[in-house]
Amino acid sequence: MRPAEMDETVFMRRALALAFRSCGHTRPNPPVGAVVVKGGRILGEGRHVRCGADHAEVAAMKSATRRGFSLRGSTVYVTLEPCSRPGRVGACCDALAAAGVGRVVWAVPDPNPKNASRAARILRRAGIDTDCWARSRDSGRRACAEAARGLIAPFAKHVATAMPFVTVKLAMSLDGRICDEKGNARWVSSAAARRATGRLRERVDVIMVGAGTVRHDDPSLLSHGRRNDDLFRAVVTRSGRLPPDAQIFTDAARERTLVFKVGGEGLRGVMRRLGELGFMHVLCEGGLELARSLAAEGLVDEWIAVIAPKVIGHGPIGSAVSVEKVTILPDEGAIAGGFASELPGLLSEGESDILRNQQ
Ligand code: AOF
Ligand code: ZN
Repeated sequence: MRPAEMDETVFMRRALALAFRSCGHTRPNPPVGAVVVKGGRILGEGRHVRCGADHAEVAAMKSATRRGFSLRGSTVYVTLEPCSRPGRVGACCDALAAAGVGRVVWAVPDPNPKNASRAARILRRAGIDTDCWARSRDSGRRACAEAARGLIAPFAKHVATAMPFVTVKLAMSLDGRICDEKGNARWVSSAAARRATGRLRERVDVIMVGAGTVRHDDPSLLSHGRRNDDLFRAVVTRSGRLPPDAQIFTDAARERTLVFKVGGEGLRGVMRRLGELGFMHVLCEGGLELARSLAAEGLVDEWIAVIAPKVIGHGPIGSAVSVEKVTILPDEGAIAGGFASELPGLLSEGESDILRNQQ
């Protein structure tokens, strides 16, 4: 099948799904995914697993070679423009040219100034066809580019400003409560919603809370899934009063807990420091004061509102009234969902089986 005759977005969506798995684990590098295709068939696939490891294109080419396929004349789909200057690893443009691939397609240009918009020239000079979908007229390709931009939004912000991308998550009831009269915040959202936001923690670099949340809730701030091993926790405090026996200071991940005394530069100073340390994506999980201060300082890039279908009123959380049906009407001008912290709608996890199904 010639490329023009098939829906190539299938391959890019697979590459995006691979990249998504790397979100939160590659700092200060971008999460990137790639697949190698010939004759409409995926020969190999890969992703950038962590800083210092193979770039996605190289990982995908190695996987195809390992499975006994020749790369000659294949098409490589990669979520980000291939790098053209050697850094921690050799330049991917050189590796693609040396392998003799016929065509390279990427979803978005590299926001890193050292690589931006150089790949097309370099690859073409090596006789390789190229295509970037960032400005495609085709809506499916544009949707892929949009998703790719969302996945690297934290990297793009960090590489341009040295500041991390900040997501604020707030869970509240229909009557706008984030906790009950006793300050119980734990059970506002359902177990399913808490699992979903737990998975969110696997996609970011740092979970941030205010000292009040540590004093009051003693949260673990880890993902309850598998991928905790590089997640940091940060507490911001004005008073410096923090309970030394809190979970975040005593559990197995305590080495990865950072405390920031908020100084004259406010929270901006804290974020700047986190950016300097290489963190690209900070998820703020409470409390309300921290969210408000971040908003007031203009530091928030993305809001996630979890709206629990219940009315808490003035009683304890146990006597909240549950609601069967809620219509949520985003206010005018609203509100793009699924930006940096969610798997964009167009990527169903089901598609991750393409390779297996072909065998
Ligand atoms: C990645 N993974 O899959 C791709 C990247 O310092 P280096 O050699 O690891 O290069 C990092 C740069 O390479 C990064 O800023 C980005 O511009 C480009 N592409 N990086 O870490 C990948 N494709
Ligand atoms: Zn590269």
